[in-house]
Order: sequence, then structure tokens, then C-alpha cells
Amino acid sequence: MILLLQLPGNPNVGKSTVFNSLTGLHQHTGNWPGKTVSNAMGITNYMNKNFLLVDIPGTYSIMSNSQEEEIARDYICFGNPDCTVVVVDSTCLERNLNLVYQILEITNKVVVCVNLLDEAKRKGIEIDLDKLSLELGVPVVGTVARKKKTLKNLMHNIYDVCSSDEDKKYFKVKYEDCVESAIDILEQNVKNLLHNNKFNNYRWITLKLLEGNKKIISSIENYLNLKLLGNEIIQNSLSKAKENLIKNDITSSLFKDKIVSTIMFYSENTALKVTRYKMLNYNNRNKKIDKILTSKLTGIPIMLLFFALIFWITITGANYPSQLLSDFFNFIEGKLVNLLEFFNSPNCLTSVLAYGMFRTLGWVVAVMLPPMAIFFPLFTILEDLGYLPRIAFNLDGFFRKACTSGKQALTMCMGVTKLEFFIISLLFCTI
Ligand SMILES: Nc1nc2c(ncn2[C@@H]2O[C@H](COP(=O)(O)OP(=O)(O)OP(=O)(O)O)[C@@H](O)[C@H]2O)c(=O)[nH]1
Ligand SMILES: [Mg+2]
Repeated sequence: MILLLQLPGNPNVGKSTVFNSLTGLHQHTGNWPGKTVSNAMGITNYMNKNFLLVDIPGTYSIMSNSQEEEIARDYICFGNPDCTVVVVDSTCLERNLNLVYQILEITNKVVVCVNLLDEAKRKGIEIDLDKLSLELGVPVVGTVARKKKTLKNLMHNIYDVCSSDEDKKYFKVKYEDCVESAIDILEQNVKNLLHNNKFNNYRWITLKLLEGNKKIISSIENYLNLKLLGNEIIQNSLSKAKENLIKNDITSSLFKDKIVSTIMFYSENTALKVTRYKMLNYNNRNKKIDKILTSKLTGIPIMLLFFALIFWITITGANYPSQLLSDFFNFIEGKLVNLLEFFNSPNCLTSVLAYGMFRTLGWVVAVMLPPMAIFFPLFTILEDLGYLPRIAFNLDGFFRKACTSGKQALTMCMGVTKLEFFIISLLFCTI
């Protein structure tokens, strides 16, 4: 039997690194958000049990604000996992806990993996994992995903959650009184309708009905193969619950705000309780650097300077190895011609093989290889320094005008460079 594990989490928290370490596969990892764009699957074995791991694209929320959020949410709700392993970044726990609470409202088979503990240590951040586990009511494991041995405890906890037959209660985020009374009006009827159904988180379904998010409701209806909104009893109690909310001046959009702000309050509160900052200076220094790199006045000029420097190093630096490679290929070409003449090859064959195929291949390698060998490591250094997300932030405004996000800037940079190399080699070949 194969057990299904899902790995949701905020972008860039190390989900794919955990996935790769456990499965031995090579999902793309890197220091900017949004690398994983589709669910990847891989198998790992622990204590003679096989686990099918699914690496889910990073998302800050599953309240369905974008297509990625919808995919992640549908997968968590309806993928029927044996355990959901929420990966969080220990250096910014508060933001990550938002997603944890949203997931805890949906499923009770959860393990929280507090990753990047080495980074937290470097920044003087300490997380009380036991306290966090008590707050969330689920196992919490600290990891450094790049070090495989730190994942053993994670697998052990996952194994326990998967093996447990206990009918665990769902985590209950307690909302303000008028929201709770609206839930009370509707929940029992939802329970009566869905009794004995495969998805028995009635409170969460009630919340989604009150929220009135048509997409989620239709996903739930499709999954359960029944009509929730078409049911008269549900319709009546839903209207009654909504009337009650309106009496308290809570409209549909305000209802969603209340849900979001309560979850944010929980995250903030829990993060405060379990996090200790030992080096306040570190954060202040980081904030100052961030301000310089992302402010309107200095951010863009610094970014352009960086780009100019990288292109200059790439183009001038590539000249030398290009020349050496070119000389080398010329030398080999001469030898190849001699060899073909030695075997009395006809002129047309020598032309095609030596002056056509080999010379073109030599040119392309001599022109393309050195700049790529310089440019990509330079880009990797920027990535490791954490500068790429800042570039994405700086360019977000411009890219939004073209109905896309700043994250595309990175892909575009790669594209521009590849196009540049292509044009250079084309010119070289034509000359
Ligand atoms: N120092 C340190 N770096 C880590 C750790 N885990 C992951 N990383 C690095 O963090 C970066 C992001 O890791 P990914 O695994 O790509 O993150 P992800 O959550 O899959 O990101 P998306 O798919 O974009 O949502 C990579 O550069 C990893 O090498 C860790 O425990 N410690
Ligand atoms: Mg990933």
C-alpha cells in the first residue's frame, strides 16, 4: 500500500528541497519564489512503508485568490492525502502560520515542518517547537532540508500520523461571536446532509457556504457529487445565517475579511509566543539593506548597475576563452581535413564535413559556451545572495502594467541573455 503525502507551504520555504532529499529526485530548487509550477510526485520508503510525496507549488493562502491557490486548495481538500506536511520558514514564522491555520481548518492529518533552522540560527531566531506543537495541536518538526539526516524525525512523525487510527478533531479557529452564531445556524444542517460522506469537515464547508465563494462551493459539490446550494434546508438556514450577519453589519466581503483577520491574529499571536529574537541588530541591518535595494530612488539604479556589470563581465570575460576555443577548433579542423584527404575523400564530402558541419559546430561552441559559463554562475551568486526576489519586487510595478507579476522579470532576464547569445553566434556564423 502506498501512503499519500502532500507538501504545501509558502513559496521558497524549501518544499522541493525536502521533496528531493526524501525521494532522491531533482525537482528545481532556487532562491526565488514560484519555481515549482505543477505538482511533482516521487516515492520514498520509511520503515517498510512506501510514501508517495507530492510537491505542491508554493502559495501564501488557499483562499482562492489565484489559480495557483485554487490548485493547491483543491489538492489539499480533495486529494485525500494520508498526511499533509506543511513546510514553513522558521525565519518568518508569522507569515507562514497563516497558511498552516488555513490548512488545519481543512484537514486534521497534518505535520508541520519548520524548515531553514540553520538560517534562523544565523539570524538569532529561536523557535520553541514543542510550544508550537501544543498551540497547533499537531506534530511540529524542525529541519534543515539540505541535510538529509534532519529529515529522519520528520518521516518518523509522518509515519505516526499515517499509522494512527484515532479520529482526531479538526482545529477550530474561534471567530467573533456573530460569525460563530452564523456557523451554529448552518453547521448542523450541513452535517445532516453530509453524514457518512468521505469529506466530514462540516465546519469548514459551513464557513465556505457563508463566505459565498462559488468556485469553492462548486469544487466541494463536484467532489461530493451532490448539490449543497440546491438543497432547500441548506438554502433556508444559509439565508437565516446571512440575515443574522447582516443584522450585525457583516456583509459577504466583510465576512471574508473577518475570517482572514482572525487567522492573521492567531498567526501573529502564536508566532509571538514561540519565537525569540536574540540579535535584534541583525534584523535592523537587513531592513536597512532591503530599503536601499528596493526603494524607488535607489533600487532601480542599483539593479541596472548590477545588470550592466554582469553583462560587461560576461561579454569581456568571454572573449578570452572564446578565442582559445576558436583556435583549438581551427587546429582540429585542419587535422580533420588532412585525415579526409588521406582517405581520398571527394572535395564535396570534405566541404560538407569539415568546412560545413564541424566549423559551424566549433563556432557555436566557441561563441556560446564561454558567456554561458560566466553568466549563469554570476546569476547563481545573485540568487544565493537573495537579490533576485528584490529584482522581482523592483520590477513588479512595470510588469503588473502588462498583466503579469515581477517574478517574470527573472525568466525574462534569462530569455534576453539567451537571445543575445543567439544573435552574437548568428552574426559570428554569417561573418
Ligand atoms: N540554508 C538553507 N537553505 C535551504 C533549506 N531548505 C531549502 N533551502 C534553500 O532554499 C531555496 C528554496 O528552496 P526550494 O526547495 O526551491 O523552495 P520551494 O518551497 O520548493 O520553492 P517554490 O517551489 O518556489 O515554492 C533553495 O535555494 C534551497 O537550496 C535549509 O534548510 N537551509
Ligand atoms: Mg518548489
